[in-house]
Amino acid sequence: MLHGCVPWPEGLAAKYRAEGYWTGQSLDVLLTEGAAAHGERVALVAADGARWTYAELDAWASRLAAGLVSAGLRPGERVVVQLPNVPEFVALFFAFLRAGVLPVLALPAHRESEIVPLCELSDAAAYVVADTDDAGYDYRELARTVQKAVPSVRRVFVVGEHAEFQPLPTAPPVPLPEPDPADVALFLLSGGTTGTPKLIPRTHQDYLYNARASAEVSGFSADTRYLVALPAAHNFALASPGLLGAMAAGGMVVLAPDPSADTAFELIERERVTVAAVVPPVALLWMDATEFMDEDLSSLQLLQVGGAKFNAEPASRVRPTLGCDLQQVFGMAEGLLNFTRLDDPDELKITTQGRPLCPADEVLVVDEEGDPVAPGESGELLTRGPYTLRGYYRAKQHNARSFTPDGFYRSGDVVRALPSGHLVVEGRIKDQINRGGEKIPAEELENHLLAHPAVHDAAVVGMPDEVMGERTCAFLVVRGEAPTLREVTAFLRERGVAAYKLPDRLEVLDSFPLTKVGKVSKVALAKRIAG
Ligand code: OOB
Repeated sequence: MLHGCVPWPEGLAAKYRAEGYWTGQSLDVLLTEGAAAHGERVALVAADGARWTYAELDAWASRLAAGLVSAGLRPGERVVVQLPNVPEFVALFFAFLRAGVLPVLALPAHRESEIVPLCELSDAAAYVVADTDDAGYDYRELARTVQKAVPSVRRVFVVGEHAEFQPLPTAPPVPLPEPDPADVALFLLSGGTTGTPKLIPRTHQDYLYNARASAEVSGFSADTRYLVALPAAHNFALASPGLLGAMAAGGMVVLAPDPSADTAFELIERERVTVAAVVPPVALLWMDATEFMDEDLSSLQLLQVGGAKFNAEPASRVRPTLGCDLQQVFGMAEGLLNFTRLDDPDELKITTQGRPLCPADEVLVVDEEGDPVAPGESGELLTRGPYTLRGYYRAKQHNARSFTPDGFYRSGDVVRALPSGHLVVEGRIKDQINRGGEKIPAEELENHLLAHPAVHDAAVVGMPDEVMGERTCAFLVVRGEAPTLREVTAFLRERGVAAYKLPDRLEVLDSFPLTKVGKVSKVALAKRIAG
């Protein structure tokens, strides 16, 4: 396995192979098998209606793969990819798999303060961006900053107007070596809890299982038309089951540039979309929008909701408003996925976040001492299994804290297990804010705040919000005059912090409440702001 990654121990690896979860294939079979079996079927539809069959997508990926090789990228090198939901994302994803080059999937919302450390951590050889986004943000400007800051970035490829950089490279297809299925295929970003980004290595065989098995529990088939409404770089939209799951089933992938009801409903109607995956605030928006929009949503059979807790009240309104089934998905880029099953009783679909995908997923619910709680009690979810990482990339010290000695990942999520195995997410012990599915590592934001000259101390906590689930509150202890929220957000933007991480509210205190051991009590702060 790539240096800096932690392999599964051989005993478990042998079990996962023997039980058929790991098939020894490369992730790329999703496209090569599709092209061989039903090459003429439509695989991919862009927002503007442009379409590619499996055979066409396959050919495009081969030309791009050859282009990456001729551009001097070598197997095992990392490339930070930051693209919106454009067809190039999909073709390039498979091209990377073929060339053995490892994409590091950043989100379009990321800015300098996220991308520079990512490129550094991954020693990125290249960076791929789109020219601008719909709001006019220019990623080429960001690329200039990144290339100056990170010498390992030899090349920048731009989808669209490439300015002084290069367009996506293509070349006549060349034979390429098969990758080792046990090795890393791509890196996902962790939602994170610390001040620095964490990269999640996903291997060919673990991610292939992830996509195929997710597609199966979600009832995907060749008739599936999947709407990519969330960023394609996110595990939910990519492979849980996401666009890779739709391809595994021989279905069709429809790319939405954004998840707004305006955009999504039009695409659902035009392409007769059957499945979409969204975060809870988007589900709420869509349900509200049915009252004043009149697109035909009758093709929609299933709405998958995950990324943050979807409460029972809105969950119960999905079928009456959108006319489709609800599937709750509680997943993590680190691995473990839980799904409510399509044949579960409504009660479970509405009140739980599903049960583990794989029979070999091991799930423990433990107390503060790490001992299993009594059945039905809540505690921290620990997990290991055939598609859950064994360690973050190049993060030895962090790994020692994030995993138990026997390799269970400490999720930081507080759950309660029902006798059926379904989990109810009750909260979180990790130092992270989940703002409508977007994850904000508290420490990272606190570090940025501490850089402000008027800030003496900073503590960031989530505050309850009807739509987003949580919003972000920054508590500050200041020197001299307190800055306003507007000044603070301007300061953070200037530092290149992604917009979704900006605090929604500022509270200035004389001092922070402390725990018995003298640490800042986030529990007390959270209670205070909730009040
Ligand atoms: C998904 O992945 P990430 O990596 O952005 O975030 C994982 C974390 C979980 O540890 C949990 O704290 C939270 O997001 N979460 C949920 C949830 N789904 C995720 N909390 C409550 N209820 C849910 N249904 O968010 C993700 C990855 C794949 C599929 C779906 C979601």
